[in-house]
Amino acid sequence: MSDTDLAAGRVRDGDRRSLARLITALESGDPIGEAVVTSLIDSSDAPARRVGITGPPGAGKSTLVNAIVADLRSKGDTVAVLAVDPSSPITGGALLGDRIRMQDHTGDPGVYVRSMASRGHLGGLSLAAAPAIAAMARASFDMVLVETVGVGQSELEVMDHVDVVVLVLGPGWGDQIQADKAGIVEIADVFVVNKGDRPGVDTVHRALLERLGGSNAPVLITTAISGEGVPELVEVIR
Ligand SMILES: Nc1nc2c(ncn2[C@@H]2O[C@H](COP(=O)(O)OP(=O)(O)OP(=O)(O)O)[C@@H](O)[C@H]2O)c(=O)[nH]1
Ligand SMILES: [Mg+2]
Repeated sequence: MSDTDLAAGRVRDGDRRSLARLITALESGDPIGEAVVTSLIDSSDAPARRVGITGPPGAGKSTLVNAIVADLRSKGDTVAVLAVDPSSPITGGALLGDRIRMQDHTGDPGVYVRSMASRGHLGGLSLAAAPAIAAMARASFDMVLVETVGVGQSELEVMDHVDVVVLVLGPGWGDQIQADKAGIVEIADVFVVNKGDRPGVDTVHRALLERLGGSNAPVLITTAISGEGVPELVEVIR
C-alpha cells in the first residue's frame, strides 16, 4: 500500500493529527495533500453531512456554531468545524484565534476545530478550503460545519462545497431583505434569524417569509447565546 493510501487510511480512521497534517499540506499547496484527498474520496463511503453557516459580520455565526456543536455533542454526535476567515494569512493568526468561539469544547475528543484564511499566500482565493472540507467529511465525524463571513466572493464560493447552506442574520435586516439587492435569499437553504432575545427579530422573520414567498425553505429564530431554537435548527440541518 502506498504512503498516500496509508495517510488517507489514518485520516479515515479518525486520527486527528493526520487530518491536521493533511490540511496543512493542502494550505501550503503540497501536491501530496491533493493525492491523499483523492485517495480518501476513492476509499470512503458516503461523506458526513456538510453544513455551511454564512451571514454578515457579527450576526452570531460563531456563537451559533458553538451552540450547534453543544447540541450535537449532547446527542453523542461528533463534529468537525472549519472556520474560513477573510483576514489575510499574514496578519490573520491572532484574529483567527479570536474569532472562533469554541472554548466550550476544547479538550473534547468528539470535536475538531480548524481555522483557515480564505485568501491564499499570494493574495488570491485559497484553494485549500474545498479539499479540506472533502477530507473532514471523510474523517469519521458525524457532521462538518463550515463558517464563512458572507461578504466576499471567496467566502460564498466555499458554500459550493457543502450540502446545506444556512444563512444567519441578526435583527435590523428587514429593509435589506425587502430590497434584497445582494440577492442573499438565493444563496441559502435554511434561514436563521439569530439574537432572538433582541428587539427587531420578528420584523426580519416576517420580511424573510414574505421574500421567500411560496418556497418551503425553513426560517427559524434562534438565540445562540442561550441555545434557544438550536435543537430545532439541528433537526432541520440533519
Ligand atoms: N444578544 C445576543 N447576542 C448574541 C447572540 N448570538 C451572538 N451574539 C453576540 O453577537 C456578537 C457577535 O457574535 P459572533 O458569534 O462572533 O458573530 P459572527 O457572525 O461569528 O461574527 P464574525 O465571525 O466576526 O462575522 C458577540 O458579542 C456575541 O456574543 C444572541 O443570540 N443574542
Ligand atoms: Mg465568527
